[in-house]
Amino acid sequence: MSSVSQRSVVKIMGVLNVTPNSFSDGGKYIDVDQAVERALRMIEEGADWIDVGGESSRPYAEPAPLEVELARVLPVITRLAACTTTPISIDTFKPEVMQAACGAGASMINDIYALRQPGALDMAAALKVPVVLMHMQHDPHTMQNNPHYTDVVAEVEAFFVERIQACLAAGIKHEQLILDPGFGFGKTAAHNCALLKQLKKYTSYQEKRALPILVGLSRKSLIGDLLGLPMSERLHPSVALAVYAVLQGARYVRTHDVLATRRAVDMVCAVEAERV
Ligand code: 8Y7
Repeated sequence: MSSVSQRSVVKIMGVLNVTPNSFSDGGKYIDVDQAVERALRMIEEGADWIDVGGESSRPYAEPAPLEVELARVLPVITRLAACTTTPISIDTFKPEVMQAACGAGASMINDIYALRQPGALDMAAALKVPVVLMHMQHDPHTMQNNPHYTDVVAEVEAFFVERIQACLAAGIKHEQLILDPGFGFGKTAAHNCALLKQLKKYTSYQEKRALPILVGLSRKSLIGDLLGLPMSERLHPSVALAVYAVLQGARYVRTHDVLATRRAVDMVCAVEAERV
């Protein structure tokens, strides 16, 4: 594969699900060898981070017990850390998994609960790694039961402010934090669109407070809601959504389709970087 000479400043996070019931990959990558192989392929395709998750967070998913989650993610992280320098993030909200994953070689926490589970703030402070604070209304089991906001953009912003304060109070450094509006997590299509169309609100906030924004839009239900496309046909709309977010200042993109997303994002960033 030819590589692009100038990789953009936008970081691409490749999704590695190690769950038998995962939302988008249908559990194809549960085997450790296969998971590592898939991760290495995403790295070749231009991933800057590999996001390893052992508990499905799709709507209505049943929680995985701690031991199950550890047994899924640790062998993959250990093997992957031994064969690549590309950083690994751990997609979890359990402090025990954060600790074990970072011990095995992970160096970022991606938490859909934004460190709201007991012990998570202290664990992230102790581990001193970057943390993605994602917004979610309710929890994966109940979030899509009639999500409601008076003003979704303002409420997500208030959530960010509250979580940043909680993190700082726990001793987490401002530079460790990355914010994520949590597309699809307790949101209708209208809520997702409002957040996406007004993403600049958070990325300009980012200029004031220097906090980068991560977006996860890859294959999400917004595409099904607006275009009626099934999971297997969401690649091109996902790339369009990633580009849309990047043009509004998003600095991290979480995706299942690294090559297409990398190329699209690099292309628009290259044009943006041209002095004309
Ligand atoms: C997101 C995420 C998922 C997201 C962050 C899926 C774990 C559902 N989505 N983490 N995780 N942001 N930070 O479609 O949007 O991949 S799971």
